[in-house]
Amino acid sequence: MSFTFMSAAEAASLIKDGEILGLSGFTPAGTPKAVVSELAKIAEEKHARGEQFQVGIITGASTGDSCDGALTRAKAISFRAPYTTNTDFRKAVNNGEIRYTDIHLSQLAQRLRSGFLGHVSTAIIEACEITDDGRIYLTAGVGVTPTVARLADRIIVELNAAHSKNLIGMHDLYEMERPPYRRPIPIVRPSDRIGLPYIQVDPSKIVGVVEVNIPDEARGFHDSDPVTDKIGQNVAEFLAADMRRGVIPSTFLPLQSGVGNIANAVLSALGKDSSIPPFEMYTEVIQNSVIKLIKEGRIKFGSTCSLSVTNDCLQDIYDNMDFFRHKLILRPSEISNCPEVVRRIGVITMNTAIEADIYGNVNSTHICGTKMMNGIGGSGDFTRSAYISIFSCPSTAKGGCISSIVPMVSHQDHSEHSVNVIVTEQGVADLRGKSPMERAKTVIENCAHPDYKQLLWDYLKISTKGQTSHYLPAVLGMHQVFMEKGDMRLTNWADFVK
Ligand code: 0RQ
Repeated sequence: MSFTFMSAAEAASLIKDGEILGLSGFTPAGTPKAVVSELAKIAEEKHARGEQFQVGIITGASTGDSCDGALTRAKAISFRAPYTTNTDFRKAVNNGEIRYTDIHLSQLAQRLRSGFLGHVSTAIIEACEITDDGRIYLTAGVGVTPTVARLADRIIVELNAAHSKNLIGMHDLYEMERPPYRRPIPIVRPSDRIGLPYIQVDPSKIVGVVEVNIPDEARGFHDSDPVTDKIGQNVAEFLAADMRRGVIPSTFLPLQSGVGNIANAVLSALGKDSSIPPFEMYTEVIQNSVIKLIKEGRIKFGSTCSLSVTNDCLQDIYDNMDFFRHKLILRPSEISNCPEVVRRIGVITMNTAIEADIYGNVNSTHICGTKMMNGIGGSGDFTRSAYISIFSCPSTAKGGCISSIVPMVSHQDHSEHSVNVIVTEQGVADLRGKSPMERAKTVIENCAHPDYKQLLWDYLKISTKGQTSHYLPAVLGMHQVFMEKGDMRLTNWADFVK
């Protein structure tokens, strides 16, 4: 092979202060690990010598600790986009140490092409294979890789033997055109192929190839618990009922599901509901539960941006690729999350809320209105264009001291216009076709925890009547009481009424 092979440390030493790096991957799946770890060490050494060294990081979604964690601890990140889940990164962002731009994931590639986020000078791409003529075969996550590979001045490839070459052929890589007069994205069913199974780059742009053998830094899952199981069951029963009354066709519709334990529980419950026929997924992340259901024949096909599965599950896929090859497709985030396709094929979307308000507005990103949790991820891409959009969350957090159902969300990511259904372990609030006051009654009655129902009814009593009733001096009263006294249950509306 005609490329220059080098160590991860040598590759990292090519990167200069102030660069913007474009990384492959989506969630820890497909994210480069070795070069970024070495970059963190270089940053620490330079800082110890009193030298300035920081880079901008742009990638598909979250990464592993070797990227966001190590680089944050080394104080090596100046700005970053989009979604992340790393605890150290979260702390640094909320301390004002890193400029973090939260973006709808489907829009990131377009914003990069348009130059809204500056110039990506170096792309670091994890691959399972490269060829002399510049074909790069990706691994378990795609994200914005086709775009950063094309825009970057130079490319470093991490050739990772931990990923099987059996993956070749599973990707469908397509980059959207620039406006105006773009042609439609020609996907009418989740399994449609529209692109190439590899990224074609000018081989002279590949300045270094780093051979590694490092597994993905996959996140594990908690065991399911009665709350997540009940949420899953509530979602499954709601969708089965919609199918029985013909709102959802008898063939069912493609599903999207977010990350985390609730998403796993919802899919498990859907898999167990025999009244729901085998279905397809048009989604951004595929977790272990989807792979299990594909094996059981409950899921017919999965279109995704990443295989965000545990390493034993990933190995199972690699070992049984003849079975999985025609049941999975890996796409760039601008296609896996493309609102045009989501609207066309009628996706039922299922995402997680931090809190929802009685009128159906949803906060997916901020704790008490100020502290960033993870980011909006793809939840907005899917929700706004959904056939039916569902948000779920436990009715309380922090041992019951926080109600997830509040008078007004402390930060808004998804508005009442886009949110169709709210689900907690208490029940289901179907908001479709309802006025704000009808929505408030349904959300309080069906979704709020019993500890908070009366408090929320009492809030409505002190509210000024209108299309959307509120008492403005108290809209965030429950949040304020939590911050002052540590328990929203101690809220007394009389303290707010002037
Ligand atoms: O904190 O771990 O310290 O106890 O938030 O909450 O219930 O474990 O649920 O892991 O699924 O995360 C919305 C953050 C939920 C996630 C969010 C605290 C709670 C806990 C985590 P602890 P859970 P999850 C897919 C598409 C973004 C939007 C989306 C997320 C921690 O699902 O990032 O769906 N979504 N994108 O205690 C204070 C509240 C709280 C609260 C929960 N009201 N107030 N703390 N917590 N509710 C992603 C991609 O696109 C890739």
